[in-house]
Amino acid sequence: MERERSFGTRCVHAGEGHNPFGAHATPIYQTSTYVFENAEQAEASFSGGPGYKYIRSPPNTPTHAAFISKITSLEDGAAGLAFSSGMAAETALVLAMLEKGDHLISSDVIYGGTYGLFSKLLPKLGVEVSFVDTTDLEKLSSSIRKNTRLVFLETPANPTLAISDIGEISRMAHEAGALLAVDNTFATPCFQRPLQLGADVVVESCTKYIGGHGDLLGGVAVGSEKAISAMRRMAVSAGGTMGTHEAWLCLRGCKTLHLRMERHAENALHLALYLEGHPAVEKVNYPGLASHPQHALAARQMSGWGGMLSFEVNGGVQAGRSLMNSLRLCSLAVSLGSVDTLVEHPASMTHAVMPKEMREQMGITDGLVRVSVGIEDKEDILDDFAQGLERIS
Ligand code: LCS
Repeated sequence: MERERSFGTRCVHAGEGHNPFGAHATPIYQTSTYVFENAEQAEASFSGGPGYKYIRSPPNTPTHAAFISKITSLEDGAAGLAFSSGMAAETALVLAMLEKGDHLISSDVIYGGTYGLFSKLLPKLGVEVSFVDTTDLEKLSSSIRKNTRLVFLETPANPTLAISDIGEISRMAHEAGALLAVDNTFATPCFQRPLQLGADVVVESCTKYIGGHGDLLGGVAVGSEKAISAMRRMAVSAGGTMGTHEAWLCLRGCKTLHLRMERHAENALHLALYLEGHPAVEKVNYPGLASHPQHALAARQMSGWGGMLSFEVNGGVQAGRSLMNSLRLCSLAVSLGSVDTLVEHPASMTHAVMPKEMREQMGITDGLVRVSVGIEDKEDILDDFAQGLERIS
């Protein structure tokens, strides 16, 4: 049997080739509809047959098909769908998998937009939602109800980098007759393959590391043929299809994903160790530090620590603000996973939608600063934090 190609080779090659006119790069098929040869062919296509029909209907365009094929290979899935944003992928997931009377369990530490979707939209549709500390398997077990249909994990979690046990939780979810979905935005398939660990669906914001350059909005869902089939109809109806140019940019982004992720992780570990040893820093959250509460679990289920960290400086919110205002190389901005280093304040920016009491309980304190560590030379990133911390010490 032929050996499956390694991850880096799949980043470069999977899903590509067989282009018209011998084109080396996959072309951007800038078309919204397709011309049929005759009425019979059109009918066959619209009654579930193969072929391209209309840009909103998967497989959308050959550019989308190449990207979906590549990301499906990288996530070790069987099928995938491309969306206009990570939120569009999550919206299609919950609308497809849940109905009135069902119960969703979600990690309590999640991106603020996801919290907004689950806490505001789903109850309107008659879906019960519980936000649970999914790092605690006993708490999770006692939260499962008869009507639990979906467990949603974000691991590593935004912004505290909490890690949940995907393998163990997939067993618990399946035993209860529920599906497991994992948001793999922070780790990317380079460092974590939730489907291999037992998850049914992976969702991911491509706006982050997949695109990789802070210049696009996109999302994907990858899973078994059965799980993705269940979402396909909803993806068409909800209409949040990825744009063709974005699909092409994501296809290109994937080609260097393995290289970028290694450098993001190398720089992040370097910065985390520096911050942990700095007298002006109270606490650092990074899965690669021995002090991280789920360090051993992260070492088991991830093949790299990733490029995200968060930390608290002595002096709380005021000191954190002064630090962010004094950085010169690193930019103050939301989003993450870009080649450049971005710093933000979760309590007033990405997670402002969460009630303060809930935030505090989960460790998203007013003094917490989140860093998406870029791929610059690490000495320059360190120098910038050193001069910033000096000003507030
Ligand atoms: N999942 C995670 C873990 C995220 O961090 C985000 C966005 C999303 C899903 C949604 O993806 P989008 O629709 O934006 O493509 N996170 C952001 C953040 O931390 N800052 O700005 C956006």
